[in-house]
Amino acid sequence: SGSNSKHLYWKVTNPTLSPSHLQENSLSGLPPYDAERFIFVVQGAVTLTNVSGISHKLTVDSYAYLPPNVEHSLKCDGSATLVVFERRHASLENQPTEQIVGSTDQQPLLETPGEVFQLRKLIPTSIPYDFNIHIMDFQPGEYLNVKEVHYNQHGLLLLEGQGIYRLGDSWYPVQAGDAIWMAPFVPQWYAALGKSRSRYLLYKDVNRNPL
Ligand code: UGY
Ligand code: MN
Repeated sequence: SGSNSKHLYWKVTNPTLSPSHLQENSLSGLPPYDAERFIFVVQGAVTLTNVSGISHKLTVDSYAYLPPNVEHSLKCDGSATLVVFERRHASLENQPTEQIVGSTDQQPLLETPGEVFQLRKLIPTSIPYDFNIHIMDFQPGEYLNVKEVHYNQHGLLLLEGQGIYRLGDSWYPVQAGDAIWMAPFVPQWYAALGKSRSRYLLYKDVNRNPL
């Protein structure tokens, strides 16, 4: 077998649903035209450099939002694992979005009326932004009080802990590393189990008419 073929059991260490790993000295390409990009560092570190030559080193728990058609590079010195969301930006006239760099622990806790989980949002909630990323924390035994049904879609990555996700009439045991896609109007509910905190990262389309 040639050097390009994958070794036996390769899939076990490179499962379909796991984020891919940036190898040493990797350099990212750019997203497609008009696509905005959000990255979140799960492991390792990357350096984000934009056209003005300004660099940010992003370590675990840091993130960046890049508006569409903004040239930038993401360079990896050691290895890194990133969560990447890209979508065609639904832009509004004269309301551009801006580059954002931050880290979860710098974001304030937000009110969650009727709920017990802790909530942080990583992107501004203002109208120019057409999606947000929520970080939600549950202590063991805590759960969503509302069984939600809404037009918004979700992409979810469980960062810590374990629990049960209910989607419609199906119940899924989930643990850190598991990913979920929730279509519009799928009834959804989570309960945290185990002995440690559950934390998940949640993509949610907002601020645009879904029709
Ligand atoms: O904001 C949300 O829609 C969030 N609470 N949904 C979820 O956790 N499944
Ligand atoms: Mn929801």
